[in-house]
Amino acid sequence: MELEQTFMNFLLHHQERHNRTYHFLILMDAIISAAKHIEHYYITGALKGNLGLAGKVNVQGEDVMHMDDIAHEIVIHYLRTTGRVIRAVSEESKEIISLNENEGRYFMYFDPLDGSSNVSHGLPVGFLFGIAKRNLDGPEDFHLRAGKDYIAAGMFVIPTGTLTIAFREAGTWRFHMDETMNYVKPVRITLPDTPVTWELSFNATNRYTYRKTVQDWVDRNERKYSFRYLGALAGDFHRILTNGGMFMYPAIVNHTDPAKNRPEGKLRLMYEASVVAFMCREAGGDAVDEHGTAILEIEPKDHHQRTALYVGSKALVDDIAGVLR
Ligand code: FDP
Repeated sequence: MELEQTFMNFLLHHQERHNRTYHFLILMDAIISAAKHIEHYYITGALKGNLGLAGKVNVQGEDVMHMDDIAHEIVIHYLRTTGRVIRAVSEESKEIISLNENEGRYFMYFDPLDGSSNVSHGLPVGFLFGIAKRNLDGPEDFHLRAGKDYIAAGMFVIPTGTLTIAFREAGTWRFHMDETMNYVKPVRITLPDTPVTWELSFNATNRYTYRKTVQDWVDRNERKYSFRYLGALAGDFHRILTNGGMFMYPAIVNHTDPAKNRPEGKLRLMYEASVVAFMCREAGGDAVDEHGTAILEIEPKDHHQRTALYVGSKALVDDIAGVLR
């Protein structure tokens, strides 16, 4: 029988090696409990009628809560129990959620169920999270942090039983859920250098809505790589991290219906773009916005701020950054 190292054991050694406290373990334990809970709800969701629209009645005759709201409630519950979180920013809450302003140590940014078009099919969605720490030595700079200030960022691809997490200057790691529902077997992820396996991932329907230089870049490059698109950032980025290539969600500026343009991009900076950019950097890749600016350098002005995103293998991101700047 082969027994694997658990995530918590891996993290314990990581903290000790870097002379760090155990507070972060308590936070990660809560995040993992939340992810398992969401995973359970999601797997049984179709059966119980929880994947439908909010406001409906399920097979037991109960009011259905939208799966997004259930996932949000689960995460907030577990974060609150740690006593370690100052404030949380969630995709599912307009307001910032204050948890433990005085004694908390971390800021948490999360999207508890990203990839909404997959929900009614029970297909993969993501629980994405980024974590920043209270400034313990100097003036407090609060929750609006650039991705470069995160201490960790990660994602669960639900319901596949995978956790991928990056620690600042300590790499990107993938874990799989075992039969006892523990995340085990750390494997360090680095983006492959050779382009043989590289993929491009973007919503192809939108290609003629991109600005001309981006459309031309797509024309020049699309035949060189395989194309894959699931429609859930966590799942699409999971493939890019392993196979290399680039995921992109460019700004929409040439829509036939101008009301549907999204010049700022679609994805959210703090709990989508910065999270994948952080994992990508720790795996040897990079990420930029529509101006070719590094995603991790963007100082957010609003906690729900949007951005365009180009993330993946450094050579490809550098190449497209050349036409964006
Ligand atoms: P969704 O709107 O379906 O929740 O940020 C949200 C996100 O999904 C990402 O997960 C995904 O990559 C992208 O948007 C999909 O958008 P399109 O449906 O426009 O392709």
